[in-house]
Amino acid sequence: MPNIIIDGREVAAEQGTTLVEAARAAGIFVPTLCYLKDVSAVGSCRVCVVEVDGEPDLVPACKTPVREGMVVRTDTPRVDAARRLALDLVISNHGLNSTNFCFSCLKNGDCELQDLCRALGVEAPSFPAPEKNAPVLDDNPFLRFNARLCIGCQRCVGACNNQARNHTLTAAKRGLRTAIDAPFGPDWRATDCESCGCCAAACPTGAIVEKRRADYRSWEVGYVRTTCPHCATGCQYDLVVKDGRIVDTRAADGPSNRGRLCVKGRSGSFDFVQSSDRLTTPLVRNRATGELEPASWEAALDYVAENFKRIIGETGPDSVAAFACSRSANEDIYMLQKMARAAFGTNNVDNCARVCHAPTVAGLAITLGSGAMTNTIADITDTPDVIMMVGSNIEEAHPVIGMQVRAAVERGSKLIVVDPRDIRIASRADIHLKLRPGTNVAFANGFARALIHAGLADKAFIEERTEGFAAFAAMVESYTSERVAEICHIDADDLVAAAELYGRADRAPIIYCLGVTEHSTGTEGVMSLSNIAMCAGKLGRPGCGVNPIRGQNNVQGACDMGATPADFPGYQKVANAEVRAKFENAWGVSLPEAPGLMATECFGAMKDGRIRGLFIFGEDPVRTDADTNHVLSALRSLDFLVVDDLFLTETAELADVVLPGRSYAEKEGTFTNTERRVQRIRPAVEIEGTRPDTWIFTEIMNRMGYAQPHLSAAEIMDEVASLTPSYGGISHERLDGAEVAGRGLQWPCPTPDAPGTPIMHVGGFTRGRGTFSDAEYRASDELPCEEFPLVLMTGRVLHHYNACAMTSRTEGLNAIGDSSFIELNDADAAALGVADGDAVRVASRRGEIVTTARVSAKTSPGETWMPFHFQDGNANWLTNAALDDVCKVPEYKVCAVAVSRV
Ligand SMILES: Nc1nc2c(c(=O)[nH]1)N[C@H]1C(S)=C(S)[C@@H](COP(=O)(O)OP(=O)(O)OC[C@H]3O[C@@H](n4cnc5c(=O)[nH]c(N)nc54)[C@H](O)[C@@H]3O)O[C@H]1N2
Ligand SMILES: Nc1nc2c(c(=O)[nH]1)N[C@H]1C(S)=C(S)[C@@H](COP(=O)(O)OP(=O)(O)OC[C@H]3O[C@@H](n4cnc5c(=O)[nH]c(N)nc54)[C@H](O)[C@@H]3O)O[C@H]1N2
Ligand code: SF4
Ligand code: SF4
Ligand code: SF4
Ligand SMILES: [Mo]
Repeated sequence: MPNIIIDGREVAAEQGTTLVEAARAAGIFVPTLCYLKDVSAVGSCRVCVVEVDGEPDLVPACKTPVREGMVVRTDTPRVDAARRLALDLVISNHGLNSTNFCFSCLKNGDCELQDLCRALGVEAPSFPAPEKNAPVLDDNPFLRFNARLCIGCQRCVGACNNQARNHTLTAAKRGLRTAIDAPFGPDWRATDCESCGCCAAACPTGAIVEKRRADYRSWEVGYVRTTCPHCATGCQYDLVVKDGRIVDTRAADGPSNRGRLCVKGRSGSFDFVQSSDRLTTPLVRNRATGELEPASWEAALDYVAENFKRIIGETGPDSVAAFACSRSANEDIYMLQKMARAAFGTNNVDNCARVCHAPTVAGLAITLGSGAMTNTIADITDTPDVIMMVGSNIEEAHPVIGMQVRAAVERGSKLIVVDPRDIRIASRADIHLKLRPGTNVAFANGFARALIHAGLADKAFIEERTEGFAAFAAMVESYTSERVAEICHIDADDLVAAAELYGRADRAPIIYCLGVTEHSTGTEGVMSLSNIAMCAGKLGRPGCGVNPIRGQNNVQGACDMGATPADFPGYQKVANAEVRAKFENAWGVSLPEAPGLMATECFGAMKDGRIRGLFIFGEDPVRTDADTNHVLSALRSLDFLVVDDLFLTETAELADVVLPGRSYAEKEGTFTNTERRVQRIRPAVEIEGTRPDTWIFTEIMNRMGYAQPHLSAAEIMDEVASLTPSYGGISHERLDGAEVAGRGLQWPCPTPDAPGTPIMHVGGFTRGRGTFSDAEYRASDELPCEEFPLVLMTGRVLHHYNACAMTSRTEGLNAIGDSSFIELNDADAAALGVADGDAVRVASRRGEIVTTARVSAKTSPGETWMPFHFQDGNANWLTNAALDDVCKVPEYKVCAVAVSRV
């Protein structure tokens, strides 16, 4: 800590910091304009100049590092005059005239230039304004750039380069001036811009703004800190609220996003809340007309309880089931599974992890003892030596983690990408293994063999902390690089090189996602990755681990809260008598012992009459489950279907009763993100006619004869904590308090004074010794044949989310793209006579759809890919409901199709 003197005060400054940071840390005002901490420091505006003893000229505080013994003055007349002159030059160049007028600027009142002029007493420009006549670029649906207002500070460039790490917004010298090239003009679609808005958030003036700003002025709004409702990155932001409506978002410095947001969080996270399509009254199907008709809450809830009681009376509690909403809060999900278990009397309760990361929960529980991400987002992206990403399209599915992965690579981390497609990040990879879909286990076994043969197995770690290595090593012996190259369609040398790169690195996290799990061999795929990490001794320490990136905002929480057929909250087994007794005691009711049916098994059970009543809380299986015809016929076989959702989804259209629930922006609660971090959501608005989901479940429980008092979300979390060791120390009070300070708490957090656990399995695995799996490679359930010669994979694009119930309510996201397509390899397209943009028919054994061809080399010959978001040509008419043996995830990532020109 160098000691320096600022304005006569002794200040202990941190080594490596700049004068501006040292002054600010000491509470001394130094104005800045072009400087933005961690984002940009070009040192061009000179409003931060200070005097330093021994330096003849004033120095910019933002660019000057502290040195022991420095004597600094921030408030001399010379400093003041220089700052005022600098600011005068800036505003003279700000393009103010009769058409660019502060009053009409969207940033009026929230402009750093205005604030600084006031602080320094600069009232009007005194230099002649240079002529500026560049057109306003406003073709991007969310962002616009007015070059006339641009002061050349380059904070936007810093934001695009250092936060978004996208490098699409650049600065160039035009004569004496810095000109900004913003990608928001007529060709915006052709640019790589992700519309994340980080640049607009960084711009101190109205030059780059979010168009949303037209709806409010900063003095008219309030802010509500919350968690993004889309992916499990768990980004923190404020909802900006004006007159009972959300008008915008503002990024916060959350632990996982660190000031960033992606386009969905920034611009697609609130239109749906106040969309005119929201359900605002219960609907009950009129048995005579067959129509859904508005009903009172009393009538609808009575009808729900009556029918569930009737069905349970006729065929028993296990003839009903409930699906929980992983988009909703922990507190809601806890109450839903309590309703299923305590009021319905069944363990038939599940959540969308079943069609997603269930293999992670099962696979990692088998090998490590806990089915969750081992490390934290910051830990695996700050200083890794090598990142290995398997089946994770992180830039589109978890964009804010993607930005941090890009940052790691730019800082020098090596990158291995294992993905059948040329996803964008693959172009930055040192090694891209473009493997054939469905061959992860062969790849991983070959990778492990290569590690062992290169002498890179960590013998001490294996000896001390694991079991089953000998059998595993014997099993992988047949996975020679040549054999694996043939199975996976990759280069044998690349496989060995990847294993050596990973094995030699000290800090090397494995990041994986659905490209691994959504297979009939998903659980084996997950275990085979955990084999690699154990073999290399890369678990239980910083910068390593096996890191499944969970999908839905609160799917980690949905599993934690026990919305799964074999587990109570906290993965406590329903089959364990002691555990059951604890819950029976707490809930005052006897509980079923046998694990329930998994959601994907329920569809078959509906068809054969074993499941007759279903309560769906916030899921749209008609759009999202595999093999739509199968799902439709199952749901139509039901005696009674209830859907609690925000919208009349395709699934809700089939229901007997539809209940209007509340979104994340209308309720208290918590989400648990992918790194096990429990963070708060808070109500910002009220939508008339809706009810909190916990209220709905409580009403139904009482009507079914289980006495459940109405509890607040905070009280529900207290109940969770009292019954769930890993959440034992988590409460709303603590999350809202100064100690946690908005950083959330990562489970395991067993006691109210426990700090939470950023890195798991330090010193020992949850299950004691880690165990190697000896799963062999098995082919996918459905392989290409003469009739269906192409492999179809399915997945996601950046700007829409799952069934689009929420994202499709934001016009700007639809403008980026709102219809389905199929990625075809050039060679296949040529053979089929299909050109880019042509309409094509895609058929599988289960159905057919019409969509648009996108022809490129992104997929390999013989392989195709489709998003599943869109109603037109939804991929799930085609997908295969073949299930993984262990956890029954459907094989969304591989089925056989035929493509033809329409
Ligand atoms: N924009 C956006 N973000 C989302 C979502 C969304 O709908 N939209 N959904 C959220 C949810 S619920 C989830 S679960 C996550 C999912 O996030 P991801 O799993 O990252 O997304 P996907 O597009 O399903 O698939 C990931 C990758 O798997 C690759 N892949 C396909 N088959 C194989 C294979 O056999 N082996 C390997 N190694 N790779 C394969 C695909 O080419 C693709 O690049 O995203 C979450 N985030
Ligand atoms: N072909 C193919 N299909 C897939 C996948 C794939 O990769 N390929 N991925 C699968 C995966 S990983 C997943 S996770 C599933 C997702 O499948 P779903 O869970 O069915 O998809 P979502 O669109 O997220 O649906 C969430 C629903 O919850 C409602 N909702 C949101 N918040 C709340 C709330 O607070 N309260 C209430 N009551 N309702 C709420 C929304 O309106 C929406 O209708 O899709 C799966 N389907
Ligand atoms: S919106 Fe994001 S990607 Fe596009 S220019 Fe701005 S910072 Fe860069
Ligand atoms: S657009 Fe804004 S942030 Fe970018 S250089 Fe101009 S004034 Fe600075
Ligand atoms: S990365 Fe995920 S959590 Fe973060 S803003 Fe985007 S959608 Fe929301
Ligand atoms: Mo998911």
